[in-house]
Amino acid sequence: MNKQFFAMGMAFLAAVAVMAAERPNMVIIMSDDSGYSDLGCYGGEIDTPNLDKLAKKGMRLSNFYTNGRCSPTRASLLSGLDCAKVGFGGGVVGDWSREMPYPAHRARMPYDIPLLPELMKEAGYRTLMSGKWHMGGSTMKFSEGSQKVWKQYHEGWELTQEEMEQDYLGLPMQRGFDEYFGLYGAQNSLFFVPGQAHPMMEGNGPAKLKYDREYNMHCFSKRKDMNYNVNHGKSGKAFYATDGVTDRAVEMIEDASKLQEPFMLYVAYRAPHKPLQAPEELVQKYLKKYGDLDVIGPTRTENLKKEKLYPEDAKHFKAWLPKERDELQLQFAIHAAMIEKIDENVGHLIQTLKKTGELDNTLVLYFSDNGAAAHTKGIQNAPYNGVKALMWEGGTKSHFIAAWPGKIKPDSISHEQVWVGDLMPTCLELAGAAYPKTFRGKKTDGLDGRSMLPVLVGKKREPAETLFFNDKGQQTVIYQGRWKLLIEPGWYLQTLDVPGIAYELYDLENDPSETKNLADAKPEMVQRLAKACDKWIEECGIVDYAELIKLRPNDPY
Ligand SMILES: [Ca+2]
Repeated sequence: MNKQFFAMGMAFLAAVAVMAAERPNMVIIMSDDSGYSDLGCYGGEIDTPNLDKLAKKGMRLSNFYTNGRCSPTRASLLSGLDCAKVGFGGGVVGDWSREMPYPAHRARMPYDIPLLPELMKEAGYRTLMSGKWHMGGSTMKFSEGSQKVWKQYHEGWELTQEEMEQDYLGLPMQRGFDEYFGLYGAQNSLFFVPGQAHPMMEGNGPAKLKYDREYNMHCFSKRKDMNYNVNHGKSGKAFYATDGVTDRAVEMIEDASKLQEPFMLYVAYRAPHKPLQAPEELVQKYLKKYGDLDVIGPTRTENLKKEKLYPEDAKHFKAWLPKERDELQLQFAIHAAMIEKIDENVGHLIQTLKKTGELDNTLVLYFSDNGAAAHTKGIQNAPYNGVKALMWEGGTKSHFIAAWPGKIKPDSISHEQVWVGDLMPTCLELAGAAYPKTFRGKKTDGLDGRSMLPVLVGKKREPAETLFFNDKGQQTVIYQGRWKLLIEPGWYLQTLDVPGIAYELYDLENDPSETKNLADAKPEMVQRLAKACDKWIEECGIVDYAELIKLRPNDPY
């Protein structure tokens, strides 16, 4: 080898080594259906000392947006794209797979669109996940029983080998994760006792659970068709998913810390999503705390103002509470207990990072996949209106904490608008990885998300030109600067012709809680934004719910 080339080669290798040493680990922690103001550091009365500490060491965002529902948020998090472009346009409409003919609603990540773990793995990262996947996919090809069940639910539809193969390719291990532990689906108990059937998976097969802790189990569900309450009132050795998912994530960190390469860990808790389940002691603690439900929303709002996360002079939304409070008080208490358990486990994760010497070189992100759900009446989303699956701010906004020692300014706040799809380009930038022009033989279209690195280091970022969401092919929302237009917001299921279209236009700068609809006062702006929405809907191939349900007219839910 020529000497000069050798020297260049060595310099290149040295540069790569330095880069590899400097590239941070990334730990993305996401809860499920936690409200905007649930955390102590976001004005909440729930005890979250570990998350509050994380916030003190890092940055809080006041304007972080999800896609308002479990799967659509996860789709954008892992693809950096509008969720409809990867098959998650709108939430669950009855059975996922019945929208199979429509790619925007297929509810399974296309195999020829790159996902975050795939690109991070290619960039030399160890890729780890513990928790709820909820991105479609199945191991149906290995199970005649599952195929039989599928056929029962899809009478007259053909189940092809190709379909089952694609389903298998839709699972986390086939989409770039080196290790996976958790739940493929969404709805399930959190408590499991020895001998009881459970859905937890390790890689592509059933997981062997550790029932190594004692619990007094409190389970609350009104669903008569499920066995969610089977462990209610029981005491003894059990598996509790929030603890179990963390235990496995702790092992993953410990193993990864022994390796040369950096790691990306994605922890997705399935709490405080329904069914509500938590240790009895914590439920009792919050039942005592929630003697007066009327003070929760206003107190959280006042606290947010003190924390400078909400403007002092802005109006806020006041959620409606029913007269009958007993059941609501219990639901609030379990919700809070589930969040305190998450906080305790975030503490374990941080301790593990510290113990393994990784903390100083790790970016930790914490947020919820959407706002608190309808059973909370939206109190937990104070001061915002709306709940999960609705496109008002309470449904789509989440608290967001980012910590990275020496890089992110301690105890800082940013009011920049950041969207969940911005996380993938951020991770790629930190990993020194580019988004590919082609993937598995198909040309890619480029990312919709934009790196939030400038925001994290305290710089201004150009606002996104527009930001769209759509749910079930009907409720649509567009953000443009300070303006937000909602089209058909609310619990509409338009199965029939509905006269007229409902518009709501808000100036979020002056009215962050959407208290004054300006649609009638600004018809030209409404038309302009609505036209942009139509164009986007067409580009994404979003299909109206009224069309979707024609696929199975006997099951209109
Ligand atoms: Ca959720």
